[in-house]
Amino acid sequence: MEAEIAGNQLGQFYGPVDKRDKGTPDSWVSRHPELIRLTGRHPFNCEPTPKLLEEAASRFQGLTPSSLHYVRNHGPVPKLSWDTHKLEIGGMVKNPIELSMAELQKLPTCSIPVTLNCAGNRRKEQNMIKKSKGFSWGPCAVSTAVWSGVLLSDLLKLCGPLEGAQWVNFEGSDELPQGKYGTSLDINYAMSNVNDVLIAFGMNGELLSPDHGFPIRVLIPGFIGGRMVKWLKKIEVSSKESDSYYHYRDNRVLPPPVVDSVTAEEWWTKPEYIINDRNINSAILYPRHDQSFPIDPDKSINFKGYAYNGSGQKIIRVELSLDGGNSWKMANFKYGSPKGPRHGTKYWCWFLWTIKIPIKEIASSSEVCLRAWDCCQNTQPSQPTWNYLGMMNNPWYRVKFHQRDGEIVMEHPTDMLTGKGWMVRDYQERNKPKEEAVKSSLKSFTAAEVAKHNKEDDCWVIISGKVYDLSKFIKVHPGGKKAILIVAGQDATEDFEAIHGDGPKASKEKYCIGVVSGKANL
Ligand SMILES: Nc1nc2c(c(=O)[nH]1)N[C@H]1C(S)=C(S)[C@@H](COP(=O)(O)O)O[C@H]1N2
Ligand SMILES: [Mo]
Repeated sequence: MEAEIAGNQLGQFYGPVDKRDKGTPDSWVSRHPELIRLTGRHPFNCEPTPKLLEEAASRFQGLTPSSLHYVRNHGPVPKLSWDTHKLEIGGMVKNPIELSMAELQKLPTCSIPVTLNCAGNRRKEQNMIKKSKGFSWGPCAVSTAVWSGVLLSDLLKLCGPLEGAQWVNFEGSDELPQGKYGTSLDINYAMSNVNDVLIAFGMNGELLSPDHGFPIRVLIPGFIGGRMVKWLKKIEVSSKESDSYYHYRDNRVLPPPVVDSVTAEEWWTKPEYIINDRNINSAILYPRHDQSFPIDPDKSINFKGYAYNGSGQKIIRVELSLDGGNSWKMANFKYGSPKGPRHGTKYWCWFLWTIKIPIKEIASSSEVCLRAWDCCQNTQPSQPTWNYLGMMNNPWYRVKFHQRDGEIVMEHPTDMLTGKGWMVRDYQERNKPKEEAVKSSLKSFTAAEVAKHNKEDDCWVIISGKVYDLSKFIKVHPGGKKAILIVAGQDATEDFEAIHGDGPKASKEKYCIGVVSGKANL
């Protein structure tokens, strides 16, 4: 790792294609081997480890190397070419235009450090309360890079939006199960010269990497990542919002009465529940999960982490409590970019904080809680509110302390490297009896036996420790045969969980033929 960052500095990863990507539509994309893969082999969704994220931020003045930046792909990475890709801008404009990448690059450009995060950052904590529709992210679906490109306001001025235009609709080039990835931005927001909305072609001083949207993507500082369309193909100025499935059925915080796909149905199009600006959030990156420290009364531990906010709003306080919120210690923190805020007021980057806590205080406590405050005196809630898509999870970040053999051991709520954590433990304890009762009544197979059934007409997979015979189902799978063939004979738990709602989750049970012996994969 050290050698790779030193040689490659802030750039993307140019090494060999990872074994795990062979046989998938992304078998041509180079990816850093230490990224944590969250949805099996395909599509590619990953976050850096807390160690890589934190060490890179202190080494590179708040930035994350492109090779370690989290990635959220809904499907295959489209293979696009700089020389032939064109950006179309049309709809309600006086002069529709089509720009080659060379023409785009000739317009005035700017470079802005911006923190991106997925609205699903920290979703695993929600999933450990109750499974949401989304796959599990740990606390590192957040990264900071310098993005270069042309201001969208400049491009729109070239085209001249017509009277009555309300939305700027973006569309990507990726071919997804539910059509193209598209979403919308309010035109007044897009035209403002302090919002810094970019059509970006550069990341950390290079052209974009395939995973981050090569050759161009949308960048909306202070917004959730889901609004920043990658592999951008089309910009349409319109009086109507994008009709993309992904605009309506993703990146929303639905209220607590929505508990499944049936109750969600009437809520997707209600405008109140869309999310654009991200919310205030923070997490502890050091000490890490499972790290242990001798109980030495003269020493202290230097806690570190991030805090971020939406809309460019400043973070004004980061604080930690060792007594469940009765009293708070203030952390030192600084803005994640040495350049300071844009336009004097727009804090598009995260804040990085540190605080030394004496080990003797930790030894007499069972848990540390973290929260940040912003300039409107808004802060993070002490408890999570579960929502159906598991979005915008931002309660106090809690690390538990355990004493073992004269040492203090740290336990994070969820740890994506080991699959452990105190929320995982709680979840497994609650669900164990139910799962075990079902499994003990089923026939048992070894993983080697399952592996033999790896063809289209003889296709078994393992999901959460159970074996499913999909030989008939594969022909009618709504997501196509290929998606199943990639995992035939293998453990498909992550691949399945990542992209299926509760409908498929329940209906798959009619294909269950047994359990895998030995391993309980919750
Ligand atoms: N075309 C397209 N754009 C997309 C996506 C996608 O799957 N396709 N994912 C979105 C989501 S949900 C996020 S969080 C960000 C992630 O950007 P990154 O992969 O560069 O970190 O891209 C957004 N833009
Ligand atoms: Mo996202």
